[in-house]
Amino acid sequence: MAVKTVGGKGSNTKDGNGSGTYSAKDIQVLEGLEAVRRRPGMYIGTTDLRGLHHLIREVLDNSIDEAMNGTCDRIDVIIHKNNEITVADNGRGIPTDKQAQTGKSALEVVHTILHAGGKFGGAGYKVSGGLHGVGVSVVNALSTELHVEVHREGKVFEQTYERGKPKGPVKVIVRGHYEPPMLSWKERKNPTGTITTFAPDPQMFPIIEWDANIVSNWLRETAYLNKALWLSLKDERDDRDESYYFDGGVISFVRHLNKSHQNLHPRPIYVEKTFENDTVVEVALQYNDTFVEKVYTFANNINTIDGGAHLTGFRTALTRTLNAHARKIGALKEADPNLTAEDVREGLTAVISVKIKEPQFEGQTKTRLGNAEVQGQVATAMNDILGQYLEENPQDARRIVEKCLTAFRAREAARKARDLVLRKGALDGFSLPGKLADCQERDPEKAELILVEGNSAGGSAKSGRDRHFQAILPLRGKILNVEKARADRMLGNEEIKAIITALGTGIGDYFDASKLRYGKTIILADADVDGSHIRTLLLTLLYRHFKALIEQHRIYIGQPPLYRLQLGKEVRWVHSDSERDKAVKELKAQARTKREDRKTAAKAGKKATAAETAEDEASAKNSDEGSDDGKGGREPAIARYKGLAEMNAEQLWDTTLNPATRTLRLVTLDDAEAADVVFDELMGNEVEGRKKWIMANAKKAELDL
Ligand code: 0RA
Repeated sequence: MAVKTVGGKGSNTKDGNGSGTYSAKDIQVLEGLEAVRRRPGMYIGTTDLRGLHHLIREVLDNSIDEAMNGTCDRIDVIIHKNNEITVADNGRGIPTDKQAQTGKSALEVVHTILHAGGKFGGAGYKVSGGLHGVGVSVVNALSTELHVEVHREGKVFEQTYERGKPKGPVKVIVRGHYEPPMLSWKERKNPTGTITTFAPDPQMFPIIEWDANIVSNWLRETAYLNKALWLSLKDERDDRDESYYFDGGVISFVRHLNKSHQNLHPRPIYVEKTFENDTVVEVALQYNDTFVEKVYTFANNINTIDGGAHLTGFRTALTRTLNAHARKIGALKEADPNLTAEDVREGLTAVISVKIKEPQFEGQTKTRLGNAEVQGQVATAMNDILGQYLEENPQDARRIVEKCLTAFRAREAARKARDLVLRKGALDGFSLPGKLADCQERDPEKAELILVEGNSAGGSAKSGRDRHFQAILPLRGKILNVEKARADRMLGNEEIKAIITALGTGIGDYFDASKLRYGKTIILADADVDGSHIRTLLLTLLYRHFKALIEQHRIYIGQPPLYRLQLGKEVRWVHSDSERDKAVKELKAQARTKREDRKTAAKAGKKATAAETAEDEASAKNSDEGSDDGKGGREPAIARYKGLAEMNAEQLWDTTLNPATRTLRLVTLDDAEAADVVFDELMGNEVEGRKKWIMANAKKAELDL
């Protein structure tokens, strides 16, 4: 790590541990962090790219806590060229004073003892849900080196660790290596802050490749949820440099979500209220003219995708207030039934953010807010403001109420249409679609359904598959965009009906996961713009109507290879440019070794076998098996595969269908929001936005989706 020691002279604090005495406490500490290195998954979930990025999140969350506490207004994240990460904030700085129990600097304690983060925290708003909040000591344990620099009390403290162990005591240095980030230089004479730089340990993470987009999304979301907090990302690998700052907070968030829609009222309706127990409730909502509901809830900046008390409070208040208003203006007559929570959802975009002293996260993934008192608090905050808004903006109110009434009527009509379709038996298991080439296996857990783009690729897939357990459903052209269509029209679409029938679960109120006919569903489309459009359409269908299957990790995206490489008899299929470059090197090295072995053998007087001679001759001539690289070696032949249809049945089996050799990507709900925005921009009404998205992402989509 590139940290020069600037100060250092006479700067050792007394609380260092460099004295050579080694107590039972130290042993415990090392064992604690050793446990993290032995079973990293227990602390960060996985050690793939997701777990890797979790390291940044962990460090970032500590700075965000400081911002929620009101003592930090800027956080900078830097991805360095050498893959080190720096997170710098202008908070109060991690305390450095000596801790009573351990006799060590608090700074060292939080970095070397598991879960020590809360010990000096007091009563702030702490982020702690799901995998978050395991503490910076976990990041430390999983880094070859971590350097932390604290600016406070007019001094600069620093400490460096190696795989979790301090390399020396906490030192006071004369000048820092970094300056804490600041919004205004003039405002502070004594800048304070914490700057952490870490290098993930390649022994722990097989691939260290940062995706700046993931970090950028977190920072944008955090900026929306903490108004007037400045967040920046600098990626030194490609000079990407961006900042997020939203004066409007969740209002800006809702505007962003609704930016490609026609909205029923010009400004989001906004509520902010602080309660006696310091709970802060913030809600922004705006109706648009689509049928889709987008409600995102957060507790202490954590996306509570399973909702909870805050969501319940919001729904209750929204339904109650809209009913009261609809009756008051006579849109609902005395004899009419009340609008239900269902009726007020269509076209609703809302962000609900609560900040709580002691959040309780529930459920298996800790993504549902449990604090019961919050339900009433959110409802209280909503009731007054929403009622008042509807009073003061009668035209907006009328449009919203009309929209809800239309939703009510439309749903009644759709329900009738659906019942009709279902009664006719169009969707029951006895009439499987004609295009489906079913498999022999009847145990769903052993069977898979492969949705293939295009009839010709579908044909190759049918001959190339293992019919024992693989069913193929070819899809012709583009399927219907379900976001824009109502249930009755959707069920009239042949492609969609075929998918629903093949899956066997039914849909909507009739959905029954236990009727699922295939344990895995694999989407197989070309790696081009059309393919990515079809994938997105299918994902939209699955996301909106078969969410449970995504949640059960049953949906995958097949990854057909992009290139075929051949050198001599050796063939490799690869999925990306970087894999291609790596494979070229490997093939050449392999061929070189082979040649050298031959030479050695020839020198030793051994005769080449007939097969070897044949291979040499063939490869010298045949350009499909490589060409001269001009330096006495051979260059592999590279063919780019543009689509599934370019592969024959056998190649399709080898590269894309065979479970032993294929690459599948699991579809998760993890980035449900990101996906939703993509669906939206791609599928929503605004054609311009869709064009732009496809243009901007065509290249990325080729590789990612
Ligand atoms: C608790 C108390 C104090 C500072 C912090 C936490 C703190 C922690 C982190 C982690 C990253 N950046 C941070 N910034 C601040 C200070 C209490 C005091 O000044 O008395």
